[in-house]
Amino acid sequence: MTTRAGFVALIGEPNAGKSTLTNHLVGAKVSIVTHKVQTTRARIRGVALEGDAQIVLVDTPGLFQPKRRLDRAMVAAAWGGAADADVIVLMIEAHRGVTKGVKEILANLTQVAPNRKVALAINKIDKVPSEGLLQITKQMNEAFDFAETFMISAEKGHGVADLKTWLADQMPEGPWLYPEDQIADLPVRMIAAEITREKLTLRLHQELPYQLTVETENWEERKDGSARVDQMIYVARDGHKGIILGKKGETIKAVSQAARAELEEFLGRKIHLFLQVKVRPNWLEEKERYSEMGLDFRDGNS
Ligand SMILES: Nc1nc2c(ncn2[C@@H]2O[C@H](COP(=O)(O)OP(=O)(O)O)[C@@H](O)[C@H]2O)c(=O)[nH]1
Ligand SMILES: [Mg+2]
Repeated sequence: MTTRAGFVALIGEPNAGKSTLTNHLVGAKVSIVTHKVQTTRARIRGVALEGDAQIVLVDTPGLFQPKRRLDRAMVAAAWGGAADADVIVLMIEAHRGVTKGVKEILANLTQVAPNRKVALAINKIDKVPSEGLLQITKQMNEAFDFAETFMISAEKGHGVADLKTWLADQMPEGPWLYPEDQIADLPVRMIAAEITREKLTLRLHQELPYQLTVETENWEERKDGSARVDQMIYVARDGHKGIILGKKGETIKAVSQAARAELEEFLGRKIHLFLQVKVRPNWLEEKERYSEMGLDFRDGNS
């Protein structure tokens, strides 16, 4: 049997649904999803199988006008993912149409990844009547030479199977890049930190999620098959610490329970999760924090 394998980069504005699609194609949750923008910080690789093809999905941070160091490092990671991929899928939101942000991405695309096959995925079609979709399709295809256009709902699954079949056909011939049972290429310590960050993001408001980062500091295997996991939540301000702890520590307790439950499900074993909060006013300028996130600190230079 000839096998195929390759990389597919998912790019688009924040909130387009890139992580939702990654998870749907993989068939398991490998990338965190929230309703807030800029949830995904690094390039997350999910592995999907379709017939004889292995499709390595590179879920990237959103593309937007970067202002701060973390923003710049995230946008650089996203474009880096696109430049390295065999195929690029640009995701846009059906109900938002061809936004200014989408136009800017199109302008960059030719430059960053010339001669690369790019497909368009118009996502969240569950939110709009179908007539509007033709207009967006036309407008987008006039602006860029897409290899194919797909109308999908990453959340509900509409159109995802067709997209997957097409992606599998585009993969170059070659041996698989990961063992058959591997679904993500991210160290488990980082997956654990991402899960906690998702639970925090879902509970907190406004800017706070941006201002925090989670690191797995210690992972201790126990004889009974369980593991003790110690994580540090870094925040930039004193006041933030109190918000994360919550009244009588109830916020962090709820976050810890939710994160532990998901981690246990993901790993299929018992986890003892211990969270701590530390104030580090300058963490957004610390090189080490970026490498823990899988980002390149230097990319954040303006
Ligand atoms: N209605 C609808 N919502 C979606 C769809 N796909 C994603 N979403 C939602 O859009 C938000 C952002 O999704 P996410 O995958 O994190 O976007 P990303 O920033 O591009 O990775 C989340 O609240 C998702 O549940 C879809 O097909 N339909
Ligand atoms: Mg995402």
